[in-house]
Amino acid sequence: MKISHFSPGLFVLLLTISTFAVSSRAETGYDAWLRYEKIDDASIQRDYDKSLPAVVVTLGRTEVAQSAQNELIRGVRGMLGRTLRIETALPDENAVLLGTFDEIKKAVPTFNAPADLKEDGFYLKTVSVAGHRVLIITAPNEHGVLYGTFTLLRKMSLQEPISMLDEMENPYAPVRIINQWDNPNGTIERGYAGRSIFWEDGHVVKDLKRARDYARLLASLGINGCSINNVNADPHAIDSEHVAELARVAEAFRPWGVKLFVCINFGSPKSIGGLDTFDPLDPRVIDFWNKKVDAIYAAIPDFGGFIMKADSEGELGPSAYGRTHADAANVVGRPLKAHSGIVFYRGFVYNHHADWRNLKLDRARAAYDNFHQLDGKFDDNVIIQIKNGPIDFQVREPASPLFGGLEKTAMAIELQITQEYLGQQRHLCFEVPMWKETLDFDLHARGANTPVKALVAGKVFGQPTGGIAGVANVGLDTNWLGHPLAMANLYGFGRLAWNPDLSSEQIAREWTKLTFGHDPQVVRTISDMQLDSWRTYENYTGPLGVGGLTDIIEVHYGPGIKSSEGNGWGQWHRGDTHGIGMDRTVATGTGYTAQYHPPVSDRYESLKTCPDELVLFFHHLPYDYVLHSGKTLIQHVYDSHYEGVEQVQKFVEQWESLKGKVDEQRYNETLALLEYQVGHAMEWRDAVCQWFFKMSGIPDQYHRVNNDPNRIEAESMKLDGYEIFDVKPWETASGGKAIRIVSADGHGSASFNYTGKPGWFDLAVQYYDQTNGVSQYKLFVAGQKVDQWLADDLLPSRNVPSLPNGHTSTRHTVHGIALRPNDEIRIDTIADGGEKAPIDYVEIEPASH
Ligand code: GCV
Repeated sequence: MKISHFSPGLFVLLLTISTFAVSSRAETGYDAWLRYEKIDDASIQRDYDKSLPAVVVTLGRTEVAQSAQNELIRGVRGMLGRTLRIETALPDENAVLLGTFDEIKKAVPTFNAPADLKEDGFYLKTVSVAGHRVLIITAPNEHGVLYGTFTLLRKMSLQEPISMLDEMENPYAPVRIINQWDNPNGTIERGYAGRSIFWEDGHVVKDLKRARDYARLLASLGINGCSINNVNADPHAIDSEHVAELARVAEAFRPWGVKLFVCINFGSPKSIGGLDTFDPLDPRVIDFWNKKVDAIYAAIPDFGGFIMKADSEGELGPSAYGRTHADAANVVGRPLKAHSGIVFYRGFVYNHHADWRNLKLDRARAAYDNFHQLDGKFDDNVIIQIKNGPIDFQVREPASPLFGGLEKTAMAIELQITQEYLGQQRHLCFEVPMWKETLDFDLHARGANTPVKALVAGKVFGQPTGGIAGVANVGLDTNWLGHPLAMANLYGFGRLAWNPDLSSEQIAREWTKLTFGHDPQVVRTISDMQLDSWRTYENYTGPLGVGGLTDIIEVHYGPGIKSSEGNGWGQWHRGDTHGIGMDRTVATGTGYTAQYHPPVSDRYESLKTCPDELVLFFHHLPYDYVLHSGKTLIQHVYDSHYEGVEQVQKFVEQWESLKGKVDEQRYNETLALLEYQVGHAMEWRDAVCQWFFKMSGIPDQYHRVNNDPNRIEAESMKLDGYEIFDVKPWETASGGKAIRIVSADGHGSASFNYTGKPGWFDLAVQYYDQTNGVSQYKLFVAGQKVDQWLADDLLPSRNVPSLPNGHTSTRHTVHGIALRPNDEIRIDTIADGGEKAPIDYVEIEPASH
C-alpha cells in the first residue's frame, strides 16, 4: 500500500510498537528484577543523559563500596549503553559520589547529612559543588550506600525522574533475613526449583557463583542476612570441617552486605561434641556452645548468628531436660552476643502427637502457650521467629496472637516465599496481598494502632531489634524459583521487609516493569493476574479459613481432605456429615480466641462479627449455616470452587493476550504452567466439591457438582489391558475410580463411542502423571490419530510419591477436533516403570478457539 500522506495515527502506532518492542533475546529469568534493560524511550534516555553524570567517585575502599560502584556501572551500561568513568576524587565536572556520611563530609565539607537516618538507611541528594552537579549517594554505613545505589538504579529501571534528587529512606526494621531450608546432601526441604545452590554431597559446593548472585539479588532489596541450611538441622553443619566451608559462603555473601546465618541442632553438644548431654544448664554444654561460637567467629568474623528449631516436629529441645525455651535460646545466644551475633528461636513449637479425639486440644494455641509465659526471660539478642499464622502457612489464617503476646521479647515474623501450601510454584500465587493482611492487622496489643508490622519491628513495646524473615528456598533452576512469575514473591518479600507500608499494587507493578518491561498492557495484565492469584488459589482450594484441605501428611500439594483428621498433626478441620470447622471459641471450644486482645478476641468469638473468610477457622458450623454474604456455607464452597477455576481459565486468556509482547521463552514457559494450573484447579474443585456433597448430602443449587454431562468416566469405557481401581483418597478421582494397565506387555486401550451432535470440540484427558515412569498416550478419533504425548512431568516439582492421586492428576487437552455421532474415541497407552498409564476420564467440551 502506498502511503501518500503523513498519518498521525500510524505514527503513534509505529512509535508505540518501537517503544514497546519485545527484545528478541530469549530470557531465562536468571537476572530477575535486575535486568537493566536498555531504555528505548528516547525522551527518557535524553533526560537521563542530561541528569546522570559521566563520572563515578567511590570514597569507600571496602568490598561493599566496590559492589555499589560496580553495580552502578553495570546498571547504567545496561540501561543507557554508557560506561561510567571511575575517578578517585571529585573531578572538575558533574559526578556521582558514593560514600558514607563521614567520607562525604570530608570530600564535600558543606554537605549536611540528615539527622534522622538510621542504620542501613540512605540519602540520595543532588548538590552543587564548585558549579558542578553532584549526585550524592550516602548513608551512615556502607550497606546503606549499597542500598541507595540499588534504589537509584531501580528508579531508572522504573523510568522515574532522577534530575534533582532529595530523598531519604530508612528500613522499617533492622532484621531483614532470608532462610533457606537446604540440606547438606543438596536437596531442599519444601524447595520446588531444583537442588541447592549451596550444598552437594554433604559439602558446600565448590562453585559459589550462584550464591554470590543470590546475595546480589537479596542486597538489591535491602536484605542483610541469609541462613543456608534447613531448620531441621544436620548437626554436622557446624562441625569443624564445615565451619571452614561455611567461611567460603560468608566470603561470597560479604561484598553484598549479606551476613551468613546457620541453623543449629540443639542436640549438637551430644551428637558432634562428644558429650553425654545437651542440657542447656550443664556447664559442659555451656562450654561447648562458647567454644563453638568462638571457633565460628574465628573463621567468619562477621557471622550473623544461629536459627534454632527445638522441641518441634521431632527436633531435639530443652524439654528433654525439663528446661525452658529461654534456657535453650540463651545458652547459644550468650556467646553470640559477645560477637554481636543473634539467635532466631522459632516459635513454631507444637505437639505433633496430639490426641485428635480431644476437642479441647488445639495446635493453634501452641506458640502462644509455649512462649507467652516466658516473656522477659530471653536475652536481648534472642529473637523469637513467629510464623504469620498460628498453624503453618495455610492459604488463610488469622495473624498469630503471639505477636501481641510478647512485650519484653524481640520478634520477627516468618513468611514463606516458597509456596509449600500454595501450589508449589506450579500454580500462580502472589503472596504479597496475603502478607499485607497480616502485617497490617491491628492486634490491639496496646490499644488501637498496633499492627503486626509495628509489633515485630519492636516499635510498640520498644524492642531494640526485630523484623522479618522469609523462607525462600530458591534452587538451581535457572530462574531461581521455577515459575517465571514466582519471583514476584521474593521481590515482594524484600520490598515489604524494607517498607511494609508499600501497597500490593505498587509492588506488583514495580516487579512487572522490572521483569517484563514497560508496555502498559503487559504491566496491567501481569499485575492484575498476580493481584488476583492468591484469592483465586484460595477459592479452588480451602474456603472460609478451614485450612488448605490439602494432603497434609506428605507433600502438601494436591487435595487430600481427610488427611488432616485422625492423626496427631493438629491441622484438624473436624469435617463430618454434620458440619465443619474448628470451634476455637472460649464459650464452647478450645479457648484460642482468648489469646487475642479485645476487641479482636470478641470479634472472632462471636459469629455475628467473625468475618466469613475466617469463620471455619474459629467456629464449627453446619453446612446450611448462612454466612454474612447471604449464602449458605455449602453453596459458598461450591460457588467459590467453580469461580476459582474460571479465574484460572481467565489467567490463560490474559496471558495469551501478551503473545508477542513478552519474550518467547518466558511466554511459553508461563503459558504451559497456567494451562497445567487450569487442569489441576479442576482436580481441586472436583475433589473438594465431591467431598462436601457426600458429607453434607446437600446438592449444588446450580447442579454442577457430580453432574458432568460432558464427562466420560474411564471406568465406563471399553477396556483392553486395563483394570478399574479405587483411587485413594477417593475424592481425587472423578467418581472415586480410575483405570490402570494390567496387561503383561504393558499396553492398554480404552475407548468409547461419541453420542452427541456433530461439531468442533476440545477433548480433555484427565490422567495421572507420576514420577516413577513415562507412560505414552495416543488419542484416536474415528481411527485417526489426533495427538500423542508422554506423561513425563514431575509432579509436583519433582518430589511427589508416585501414586495416582490429587498430586499427580493432570490434564491434556486437544483443541479443535471434529466429532460425528458414533465416532470411536480411543486412547492407546504404554505403561512405563511404576506408572501404569492411569486415566480418570475424558471430557468433551465445545471448542474454545
Ligand atoms: C522445615 C512445616 C513444613 C516442614 C517444615 C516446618 C517448619 O511443617 O512442612 O517441612 O520443616 O513447617 O517450619 O519447621
